Amino acid sequence: MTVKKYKSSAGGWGALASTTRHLVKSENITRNIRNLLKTNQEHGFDCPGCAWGETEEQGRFRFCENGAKAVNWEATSRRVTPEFFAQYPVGWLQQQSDYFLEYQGRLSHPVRYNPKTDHYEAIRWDEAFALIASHLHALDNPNQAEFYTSGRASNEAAFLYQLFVRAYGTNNFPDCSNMCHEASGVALKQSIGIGKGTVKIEDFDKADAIFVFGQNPGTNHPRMLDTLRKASRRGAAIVTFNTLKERGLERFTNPQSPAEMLTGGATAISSHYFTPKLGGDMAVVRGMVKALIAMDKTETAAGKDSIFDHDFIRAHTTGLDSYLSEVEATDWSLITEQAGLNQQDLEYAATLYRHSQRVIITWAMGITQHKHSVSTIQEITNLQLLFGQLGKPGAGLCPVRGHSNVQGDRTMGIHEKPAPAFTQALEKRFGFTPPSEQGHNTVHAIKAMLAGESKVFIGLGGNFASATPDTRLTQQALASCALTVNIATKLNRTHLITGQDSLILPCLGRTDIDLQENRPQSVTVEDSFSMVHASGGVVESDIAEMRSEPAIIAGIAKATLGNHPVDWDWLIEDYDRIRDLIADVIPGFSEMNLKLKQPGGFYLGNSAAERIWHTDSQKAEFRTHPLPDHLLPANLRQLSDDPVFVLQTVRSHDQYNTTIYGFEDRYRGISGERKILMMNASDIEAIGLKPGDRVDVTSLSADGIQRQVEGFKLISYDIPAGNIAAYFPETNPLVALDSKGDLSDTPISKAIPVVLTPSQVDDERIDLAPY
Ligand SMILES: Nc1nc2c(c(=O)[nH]1)N[C@H]1C(S)=C(S)[C@@H](COP(=O)(O)OP(=O)(O)OC[C@H]3O[C@@H](n4cnc5c(=O)[nH]c(N)nc54)[C@H](O)[C@@H]3O)O[C@H]1N2
Ligand SMILES: Nc1nc2c(c(=O)[nH]1)N[C@H]1C(S)=C(S)[C@@H](COP(=O)(O)OP(=O)(O)OC[C@H]3O[C@@H](n4cnc5c(=O)[nH]c(N)nc54)[C@H](O)[C@@H]3O)O[C@H]1N2
Ligand SMILES: [Mo]
Repeated sequence: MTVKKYKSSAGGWGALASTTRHLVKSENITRNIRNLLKTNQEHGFDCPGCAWGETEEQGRFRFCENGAKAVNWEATSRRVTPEFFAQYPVGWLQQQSDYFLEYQGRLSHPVRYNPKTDHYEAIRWDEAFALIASHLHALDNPNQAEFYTSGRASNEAAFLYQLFVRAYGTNNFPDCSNMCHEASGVALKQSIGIGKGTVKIEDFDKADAIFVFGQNPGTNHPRMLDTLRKASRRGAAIVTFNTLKERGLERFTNPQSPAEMLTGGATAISSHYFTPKLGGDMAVVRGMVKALIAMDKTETAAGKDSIFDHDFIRAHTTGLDSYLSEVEATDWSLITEQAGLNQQDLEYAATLYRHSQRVIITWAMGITQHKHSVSTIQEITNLQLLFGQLGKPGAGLCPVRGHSNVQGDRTMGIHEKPAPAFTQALEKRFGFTPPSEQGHNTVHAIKAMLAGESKVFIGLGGNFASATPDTRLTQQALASCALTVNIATKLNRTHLITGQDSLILPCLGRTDIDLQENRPQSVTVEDSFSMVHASGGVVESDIAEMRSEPAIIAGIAKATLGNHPVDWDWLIEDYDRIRDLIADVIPGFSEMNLKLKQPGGFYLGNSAAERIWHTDSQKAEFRTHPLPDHLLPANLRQLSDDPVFVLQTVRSHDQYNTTIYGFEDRYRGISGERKILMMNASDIEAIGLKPGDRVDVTSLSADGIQRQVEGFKLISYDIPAGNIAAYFPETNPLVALDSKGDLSDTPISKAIPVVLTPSQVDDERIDLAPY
């Protein structure tokens, strides 16, 4: 492996070279280039890369390096056929890396696991559906089944899925959101009455300042960099808070800008870059507000106007006084200790904020995957409320979503705690009474399977065994099921953790043409900005056996429930029919089929952006929380006499969640290996080791279970002392099931307390082994 500082800007020729390399590596160069040109175009498919939105500029190719990788990965001509499964026993496949498994290509036929031979074998679709139905009928009650969703499922697939599952009788909807932006949803719903961001993509053109917390857009939302680049060029302040110096947030060359590419020019992205400690962002914002209160006092004492927007506060909010007293009562010493930044830094950040009329705050996993994520997001919201930054052009809150339709799946009712208004609308439209008791989220689902209470697992996409915490326990949980079913495009580790019965059902992806009754169907998705638009595939599938997600769900539903509560076969003949049902049930979707004809799709509306607050108080709420006593809880610190480090788990540049495209983390300059730990040079020295040495990593948890991963190589890196970083999913075995965010149950994967010991494992190709 190599570690070499990356000196160029993000994007630029590096990105173009990488895109081209990926195009050339797959076997369908011309087809893939043609596909790329159709990504996020009027008559193409929605990019499966991320949930960033589209501007209305015409005639531009809206793709990025990572979109290109995602498209290529899906549009490969390699196939995982019944012959493949006949060749390789599951036991052998389990020993292969994630990279190897997905690289084998697209799943082609439905297959069923045969425990006698340890091979998956072909099964007919009707037999597969009947098998699922017989398992579901055999359960004592519907709450013994778990129905997982990953955020690529279209609105149509998600709506059908939740309709089937609720008609069957449960709210058990573990969802990839539970590991992702759950805390944003919970926090914003309480504070402003809607669990979504309040800005539109156009607002970025009007903002005076954009504060970016805990996210790495250069890798994970490259199209956002283009938006930030434009904002930076017109002089907006871009103020970044990130534990790591991420190259994409420092400098960016737009690979789609001929001028920048030819001149070697680059745009500085962040005007200001702060590196707080892991989990320190609530203290950062608390410090900023404390500084702003002090400024306000000085100004008003001098007879000037208050710097806060008291008109907005009076008309629209509650809870200001208790929040202000909590801030006053928080000592600077605690703030600076947790933030890892000094008082001057925070005062400076406050000044930048204060001198901007219109401020957008964005955030992602660096904020949502902590114990105190909900309170951190509410602290961010409080800051915005003080200045009336909600419901004004160029300003607002922007949780940047991950999976391309994760927000839409929630809107369609993939939720373990459905709102009463939603279930009432379902009841009215379909004439059955949906279950009202709370179902399982991801952590609950794993626990229920472990306890033998849940016996059937169905996954609509995703990679449950690898993306969730506590890998070993999660694998045990899946293995103890009577039936596991995975609806998927590519082979992954979850498919190899078999229950007594297991099925893999191959589905069409975003890029594929979906024919029903010989007519191509389109589906819809919702982006981070509440815009809904259509997506239609462009690649003709060469394998007739693959089915669309809606068709597979309809097949399972019909086998299980017959024609209740709808005629499933009729419904999927024409997806307009599914959309008519969505329009009847879900607010904002009336006349959906008609509205989709508008270029760019339609806007769902956002109550908070209209200053209508669907909270208990009917106002936007200042929510008051104390800072955590310690970022590392005392009961965990005491578990070891060795130095305890705080580990965050991040994505490399060459992966999409658990999909590993390759071994190059370009902007971080790390190449050839994934089992690495990024660590401050002084910390490496302090534990008596040197860069290149390998360590075993053990996490500390209150339940007494030993969780360890072995053979990680130390890399000296620009990261705050005491903090370290590594890639997921290799480190997921370290996250204890009970280590989860307050109020959100999100696994704490950005602050894992760990100790390091020298490792006996020394294998340069270690990353190719399973974990
Ligand atoms: N190419 C590609 N695109 C993707 C994905 C992918 O895997 N690959 N995944 C998609 C999905 S599902 C999601 S949710 C998004 C994820 O997008 P991101 O949230 O950008 O993903 P992470 O890699 O988890 O990066 C977390 C970032 O937050 C920083 N950070 C971590 N902890 C803290 C903290 O406590 N404070 C601060 N201030 N910073 C912190 C890290 O240094 C890192 O830069 O991306 C989506 N897009
Ligand atoms: N430690 C740690 N763990 C994390 C995170 C972290 O930052 N750190 N991030 C979390 C986050 S933000 C998320 S969103 C989750 C992601 O969790 P998941 O969504 O469960 O995982 P993915 O890796 O995105 O799923 C990849 C699989 O999806 C299938 N797939 C791809 N496209 C399609 C499709 O169109 N249809 C169907 N049916 N299947 C498809 C393929 O078989 C592929 O193998 O992981 C979480 N886990
Ligand atoms: Mo995510």
